[in-house]
Amino acid sequence: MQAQQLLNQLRFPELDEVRQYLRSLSTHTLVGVGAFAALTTYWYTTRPKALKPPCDLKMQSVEVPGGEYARRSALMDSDKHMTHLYNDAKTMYEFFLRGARVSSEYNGPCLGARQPSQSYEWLSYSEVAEKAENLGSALLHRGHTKTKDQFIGIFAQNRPEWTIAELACYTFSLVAVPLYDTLGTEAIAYVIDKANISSILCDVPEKARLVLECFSGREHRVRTIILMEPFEDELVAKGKDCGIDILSLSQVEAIGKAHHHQPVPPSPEDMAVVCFTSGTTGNPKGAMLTHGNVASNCSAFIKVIEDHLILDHHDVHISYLPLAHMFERVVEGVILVHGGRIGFFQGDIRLLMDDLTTLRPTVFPVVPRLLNRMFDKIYGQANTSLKRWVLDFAFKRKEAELLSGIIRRDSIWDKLIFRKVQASLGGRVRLMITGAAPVSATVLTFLRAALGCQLYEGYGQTECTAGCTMTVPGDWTAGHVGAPLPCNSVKLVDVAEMNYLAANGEGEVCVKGANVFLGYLKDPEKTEETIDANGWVHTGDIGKWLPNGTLRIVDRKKHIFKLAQGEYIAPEKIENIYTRSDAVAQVFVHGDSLQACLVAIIVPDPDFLPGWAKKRGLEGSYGDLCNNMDVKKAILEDILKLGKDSGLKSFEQVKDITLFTEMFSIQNGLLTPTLKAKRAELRNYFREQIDKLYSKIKM
Ligand SMILES: *[C@@H]1O[C@H](CO)[C@@H](O)[C@H](O)[C@H]1NC(C)=O
Ligand SMILES: *[C@@H]1O[C@H](CO)[C@@H](O)[C@H](O)[C@H]1NC(C)=O
Ligand SMILES: *[C@@H]1O[C@H](CO)[C@@H](O)[C@H](O)[C@H]1NC(C)=O
Ligand SMILES: CC(=O)N[C@H]1CO[C@H](CO)[C@@H](O)[C@@H]1O
Repeated sequence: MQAQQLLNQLRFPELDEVRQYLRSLSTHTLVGVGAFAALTTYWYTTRPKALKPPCDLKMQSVEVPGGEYARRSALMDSDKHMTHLYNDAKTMYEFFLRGARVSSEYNGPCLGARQPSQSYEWLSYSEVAEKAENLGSALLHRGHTKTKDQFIGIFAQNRPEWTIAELACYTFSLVAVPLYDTLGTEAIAYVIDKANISSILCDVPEKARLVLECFSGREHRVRTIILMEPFEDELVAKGKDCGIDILSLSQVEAIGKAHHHQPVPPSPEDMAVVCFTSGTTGNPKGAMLTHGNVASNCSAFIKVIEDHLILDHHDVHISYLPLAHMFERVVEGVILVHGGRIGFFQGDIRLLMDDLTTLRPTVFPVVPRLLNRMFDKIYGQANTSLKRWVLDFAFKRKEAELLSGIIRRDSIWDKLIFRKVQASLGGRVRLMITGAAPVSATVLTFLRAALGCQLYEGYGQTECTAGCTMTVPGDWTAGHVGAPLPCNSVKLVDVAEMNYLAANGEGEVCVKGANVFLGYLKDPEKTEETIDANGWVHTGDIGKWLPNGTLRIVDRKKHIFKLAQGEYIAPEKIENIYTRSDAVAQVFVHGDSLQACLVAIIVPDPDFLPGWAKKRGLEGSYGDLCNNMDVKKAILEDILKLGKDSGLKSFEQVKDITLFTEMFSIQNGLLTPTLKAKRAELRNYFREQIDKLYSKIKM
């Protein structure tokens, strides 16, 4: 096929450059060579050079002496853990001050939000600082100090006031304690009691009401609820009955303005935040993190990427992953210290795409589920064999660039094929970070190629402030979580019962360093279970060192179970494979320890199921299709094939499935705020379906 003809047929925009190039070749060449060979030649001749990686990619970590097989980042010259990068940014308060200073030359916007269908409205760094000082002064006025009653609850979705409230705490050495819906009412009451919280900032009246319900008719120490959104007098009266003052944020800012206090800056050793994490069982545990912990994590992150990407006041971050979790807060810190700006989503994840195209962020943190959806959407749109072939062809070319260290989005393949998906994220994204759960190598590599931005994978947990390893720039291979961050060392410890031995470079991942938390609030027992006497946090994850000094997470000690015949199952690995089926939006794989096989609950993808089923001669509404036995059979066949192709052993494949039409969500309590499956809740929720599946299998 001739080049022009093919290009016209695919109707790609922005082809001028290519047309020019093609015109420069003789018609004879074009007919002879064929379109894609011509394009490939064009691509070779215009290709840029790779950036130099910050370390030898064949040896990204080095062993620390001491005989424990511990390893540290190869980016450091010594075994000392990095605590900060900028001398004027060692606490999260100083992070903000530095950003304000850097941005002041440009009178930089800091925090932005938008009303539906409107553009973003911004608060400048100085406005944010003033609001935070006023709010903090009012908290001091109500009796909070660094040493007495220092915990302040923040119970809100991501929005500018969240970050202002956090900064108000930091300005006066108070401690922020995020609360979030998905903890559940009981756990929220538990957290408020445990941290002895007397003042809580809430976004909407419903959250204030929820707090009042927790405490009506019983003893409690809550004295003040500060509301960001308007509320009715009736709520004030209700509060009074419980002995709680309900005030508006603007009222409180006015109080602070009238009773202004000088800032009381924290030191790196002071506590910054207590992060309560809901385990799958038992009460939530409050990880105490210092300013130094958070600052070291942010600094290490900046250090790792600085050779390839220097953030500055032009950078724009989209804030939609829950601020109640450290991952999002670390990213915000990284933006603020450089005087960048943070735009918040509208509060509805379904409108995120609209927020992205309006804000046009340069920094976009993601979770694997979102990456999986993007991957599926792109492949779903290539629904003819020609389109699929072209997509694969373009991907292969860009993958080749990636592996030689080149990241860009101005190649011919971007202009032809990937421009649309890049535009759907606003067209300016240059830094993405994924964490919180494993992401499949196929998806990661494809998106790195398609999106043409630096996409890093981090690994870590709240107890080490979000991260302890991260991929380094230049290593765009998938299948590992990178090397230890400059702020910590990592060692692997024997898990003999599962046959993982440190001497073989395998074992439980343990972390020690500047980002390791102080312990759990008022919970010495749990603290002792997690940090050992030598200061190592035991993560419960199983890792393996690769020859080039990167870490691969191979198992989860926690989420592992045995089937009746004694085989170990890691359900998340299986779920990650099955969700790659176009027909599947979500999947929960379960195995009873008394059963010899696995079953799964599957939520089919409402966008894709009808088209997918149609190709197999099955029609109907989404609901009808989900009730159709043939659809179920087709989906089961599809995931079993995917499982087989991905190397699952036969006992790792499900025996039967049930289709379910409601997405697992944070609202229905089946996902955590970072969109991880809550396995215990899922198990209870689907008990009946699971029992039915097993009884059918037995028959
Ligand atoms: C809880 O805070 C109050 C002040 O709001 C204080 O009087 C009390 O001693 C604190 N209790 C504990 C157990 O920390
Ligand atoms: C292919 O996808 C396009 C949208 O990208 C859609 O309009 C069209 O109906 C799809 N065709 C088939 C056969 O599914
Ligand atoms: C590091 O090692 C792993 C496993 O051997 C491999 O998959 C990956 O490509 C390597 N990375 C680089 C940059 O060589
Ligand atoms: C050192 C470092 O940057 N660690 C983690 C800090 O937080 C980011 C974002 O949450 C993680 O991706 C890093 O791995």
